[in-house]
This record gives sequence, C-alpha cells and structure tokens, in this order.
Amino acid sequence: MKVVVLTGAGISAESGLATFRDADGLWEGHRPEDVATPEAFAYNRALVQRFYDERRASLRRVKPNAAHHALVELERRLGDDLLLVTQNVDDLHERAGSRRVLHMHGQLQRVRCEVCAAGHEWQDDLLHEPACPECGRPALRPDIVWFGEYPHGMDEIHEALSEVDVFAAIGTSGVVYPAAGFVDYAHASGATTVELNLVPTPRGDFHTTYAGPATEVVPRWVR
Ligand code: BV8
Repeated sequence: MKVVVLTGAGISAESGLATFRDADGLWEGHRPEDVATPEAFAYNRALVQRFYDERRASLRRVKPNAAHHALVELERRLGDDLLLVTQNVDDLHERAGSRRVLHMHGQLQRVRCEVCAAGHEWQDDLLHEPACPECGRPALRPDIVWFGEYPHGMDEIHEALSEVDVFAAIGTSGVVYPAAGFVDYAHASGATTVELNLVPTPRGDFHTTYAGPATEVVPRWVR
C-alpha cells in the first residue's frame, strides 16, 4: 500500500513552534510578506536573517512530539512505500527518527549560495559570514522556499501522488499552494484521503477527517 503524508505547521504546534495561521496573521511577530519573500530579503536582508535566526534558536528549545514519533513507526512499517512530505522547515521529523523526509519548503538548518547554489549545513556564524565556503562570494541565504519561489521535490511528489493509495494531510490549513492541491491529485489517482487536524479545514474535500490535537489523532491513525 503506497502512502503519501503531507505535514504542516500544526504537527509541530504541540512541540512549541508557532504555526503560520494561528498567529493572527502575524508570523513570529512579522507579516509573512515582510519576511518570507525574495523581495523582502533583497529589501531588508538583516530583518529576514534575524527572523530565521530567531526560528533556528527556537528549534533548540523544542523537541519532537508523539505525532512525529508515530510517523517514524509508520515509516518502519511501510519503508519506501511511505513518502513523508513536509511544508515545515524545522527538523523535528528527522530528530524523531524519520529517515526519508522531503522538505518541499526548505530547511531552517541549511543555507545556500545565491551565486553558485552550493548548499551548506547551518553553523551559527555562517550566515553572517561574508563568504560562501564554496565560491567565496558574499551571497548566502536561508535555504528556504519563499512565496513566489518553486518548491523542492515537485517531480518526486507528483510521481508518488500518481500511484498513491492513501493520502493524509496532517496539521495543515490547506491555504498554501502547490501543497494545498495535493489532495486533488490524490483523488485523481483514486486514493483514500484523510485529514488530521485540530479543526477540519473549511475545504472539506477529504474522505475522512480526524479532528483533535496531532499528538492524539496521529498515533491513533497510525495504530
Ligand atoms: C509557488 C517557507 C510556483 C517560509 C513557506 C493565489 C492563489 C493560489 C496560490 C497563490 C496565489 N497567490 C500566490 C500563490 C502561490 C503561493 C501561495 O500559495 N500563496 C498563498 C498564501 C495563497 N505559493 C507559493 O508562492 C509557492 N510557490 O507557487 O511557485 C509554482 C507553481 C506551480 C507549481 C509549483 C510551483 C511557495 C510557497 C512556499 C512558501 N513558503 N514556508 C518559512 O517557513 O519561513 S509556506 C509557509 O506556509 C510555511 O511553510 C507553513 O508551513 C505554510 C503554512 O501552511 P501550514 O503548514 O498549513 O500552516 P498554517 O499555520 O497555515 O496551518 C496550521 C494548521 O495546523 C491549521 O489548520 C491548524 O488548525 C492546525 N493545527 C494547529 N495546532 C494543531 C493543528 N493540527 C493538529 N494538532 C495541533 N495541535
């Protein structure tokens, strides 16, 4: 049985990381368009660097929760028949033990060079260093997919959705595309679709909805 799981900020909420939408339109105190766009980075590099520094720092204070661990168990059972796609840029899936995680919106723990595109693991001083370790140019940026940029892994995701049997969306409001459209691809493949969320999203186009906190409904669904 082939399964695709899509996670969003809601799976990390009970670990203590703020979600995008539950912050009354402000995201960690900023309007998303002020910090999560290439234009914002070009206009106010320091503000955007600080925004991601703050989120990296908060990662050190949190840990995976029961929902992340339940998906590790699902991976143990399904192996390569599970594709875990996350919109999240945190590393909680990996720290829980998930081995195959597709970060379609990038990762807080990585930076990349705007000139030579080389990717680098984050080290505290790196982003404020002037030079890319690969090409030496002062052009490092967070390895994050901002609004208006092309998400990672789209071919692999579409391939998986074309032959999926079960598609589950966990802790996502379904407002950010193209992730929000994956359920439509799953339906086109004849898959069973499941939504696990604190509150059912208004779209209501999933076959089944498990309403409740992820730390309760995800282990129950995986069991
Ligand atoms: C692209 C990185 C071209 C940044 C992020 C008009 C219509 C349609 C689309 C567009 C449009 N105008 C512009 C677009 C495109 C745009 C888009 O979708 N905009 C939206 C706002 C309308 N998309 C893009 O620009 C994307 N690129 O389109 O490129 C293209 C075209 C075709 C094919 C491919 C590419 C790039 C989008 C990526 C942006 N970057 N993140 C960063 O993180 O710093 S997105 C950002 O939003 C985060 O990744 C975050 O994950 C995501 C928000 O979504 P959620 O994860 O769902 O989080 P949210 O807070 O919204 O919801 C939380 C949910 O959890 C809620 O439902 C809540 O009920 C639930 N919850 C809370 N607590 C719990 C819980 N559930 C369970 N348990 C709990 N305890």
